[in-house]
Amino acid sequence: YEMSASLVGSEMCIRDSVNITKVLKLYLVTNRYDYSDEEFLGRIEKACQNGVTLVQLREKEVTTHKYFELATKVKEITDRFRIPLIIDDRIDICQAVDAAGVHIGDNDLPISVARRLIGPEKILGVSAKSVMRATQAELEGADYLGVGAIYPTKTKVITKPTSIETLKEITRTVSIPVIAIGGIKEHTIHNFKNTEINGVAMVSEIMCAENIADKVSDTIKELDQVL
Ligand code: TZP
Ligand code: MG
Repeated sequence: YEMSASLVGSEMCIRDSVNITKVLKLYLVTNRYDYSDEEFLGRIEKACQNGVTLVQLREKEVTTHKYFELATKVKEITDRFRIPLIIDDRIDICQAVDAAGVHIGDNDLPISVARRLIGPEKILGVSAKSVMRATQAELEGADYLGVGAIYPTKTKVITKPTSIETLKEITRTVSIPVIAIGGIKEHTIHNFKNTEINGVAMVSEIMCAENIADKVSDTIKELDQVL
């Protein structure tokens, strides 16, 4: 009994083992577009090989069965590169594949409920488009905030634009790390100087890149100038 108690006590949880301020640097959010599963997974693997620091599997119109299947396959890849995997919206899928955490938005479960369901050891990301929502998210247990869309985006998403001014206001106000998202390209990274963000999230810029290896490594170089 004593031994199992001490084992439990020494077990490191994901939030302890992940340096959340560093791991947000280049955050790949997936989109399947019209790719075959093989092509989709191959692109994620290329991105992982070349320097993305975090991956979010983001699926909107799939069955639970398919979401689980994709999550299982993506996690095989991210595990190999020791990159944490975040699941968009679905706490059940996160738990089913033992992903590192979940990301939720305004239309998902209340933040405090999501935190209660996933427990203290999983990462909770929250979308915030205002200082008020950002403050609330921090209070209710978010580990990081996604702020955007900063630029117009063609990626299918229901979102309002958020200015770089609001982004700055948010980073000034909260103490949890913040990433920017929405229409961000390799050549717009320099616009985030002095915003105090911890990183950027990209969908199309990486998922649709002609050369993912170059795209990711060049974007990391840009981020090194800015963060
Ligand atoms: N949330 C706000 S904007 C966005 C999400 C998921 C999509 C960003 O996609 P892209 O292709 O990087 O503009
Ligand atoms: Mg959502």
